[in-house]
Amino acid sequence: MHIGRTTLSKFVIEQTRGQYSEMGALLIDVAAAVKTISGLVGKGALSGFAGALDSTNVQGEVQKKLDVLTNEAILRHCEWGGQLAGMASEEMDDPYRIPERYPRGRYLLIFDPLDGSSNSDVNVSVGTIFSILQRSTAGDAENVDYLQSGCEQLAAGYAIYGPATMLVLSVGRGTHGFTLDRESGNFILTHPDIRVPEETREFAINTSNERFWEPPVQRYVAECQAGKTGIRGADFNMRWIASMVAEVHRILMRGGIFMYPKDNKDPAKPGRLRLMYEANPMAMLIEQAGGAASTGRQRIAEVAPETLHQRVPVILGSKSEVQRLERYHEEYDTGADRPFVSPLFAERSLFRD
Ligand code: AFP
Repeated sequence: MHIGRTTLSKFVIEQTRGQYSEMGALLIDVAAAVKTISGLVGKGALSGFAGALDSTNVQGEVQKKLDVLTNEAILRHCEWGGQLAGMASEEMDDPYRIPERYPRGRYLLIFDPLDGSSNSDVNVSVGTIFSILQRSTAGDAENVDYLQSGCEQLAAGYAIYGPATMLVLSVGRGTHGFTLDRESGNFILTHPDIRVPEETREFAINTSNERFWEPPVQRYVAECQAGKTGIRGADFNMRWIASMVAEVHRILMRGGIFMYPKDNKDPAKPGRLRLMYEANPMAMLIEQAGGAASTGRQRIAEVAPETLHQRVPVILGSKSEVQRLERYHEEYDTGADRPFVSPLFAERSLFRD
């Protein structure tokens, strides 16, 4: 029984009272969409929505029925409230205009409706990721209005559809977790003020891409794998769920470092993850919880977006490990990590064998 416990609605109203009260109402609509998606995803094969469509999204990825359905759920739950100037999503090539019959506001909702959807058919945790930006005035958003860096976000969050459905969000005053109580239908504040441990001995990366990584990432992962026998002097554990929401949630709960770095597997793509609706919101949540989020060469929050669906390298989690990997990138870029070879002796050495 949760009498007296803090519900999401109470928390959001208190945190956004005044200037951002309309954003509070929007967050409550997002939470309603999450409940709908939780019900859909929770039915598994019984939903009748398993499997793929013959359509592809802007990324050229085959869309799953659930990708489209969850996208629709967020549009329907959020379009009518009068807080929005528009919405953008991984599943829509162009931003969504609010229908004429509804009032408009100044907020922009950008989201990945079902992150990790390739896991949905194998019953592994998936999630929804969202970011809220604003424009200076209420009214129909132009495409350029969405191209704001992560530090402009007013709010960010994710839902994780696991054994429990949780909603983790920040409005810029810490990162907080809520658990769905299916009896009452309320999200209950169960994880106030989440903090990411500064140190960790757990890393997450898809090691099948090792040959495509840049040397600083190869160096870092090799040191973790060397464990006690290497310079780190400690053994590391590895995890890879292939669902960013699940990885980030684990890191918020117990620390760790998540990497989807730049690789040369497809030189046209500077990484797999998308800046506006995956990297930016997760970076806000991690930083608000005392962690760090970087491309390896700069804060994710400071990346200036050029296109709505652009990709970015992502390294985030426990601050000391992210900072170490940033140092490795800097040493690589400046040549400081290469063994010193004296031009004087290496080429003309009498002793060269
Ligand atoms: P899907 O949404 O297509 O399943 O991709 C999930 C994701 O964007 C992110 O959630 C994972 O961390 C990452 O891709 C997994 O990528 P790999 O399949 O290359 O490991």
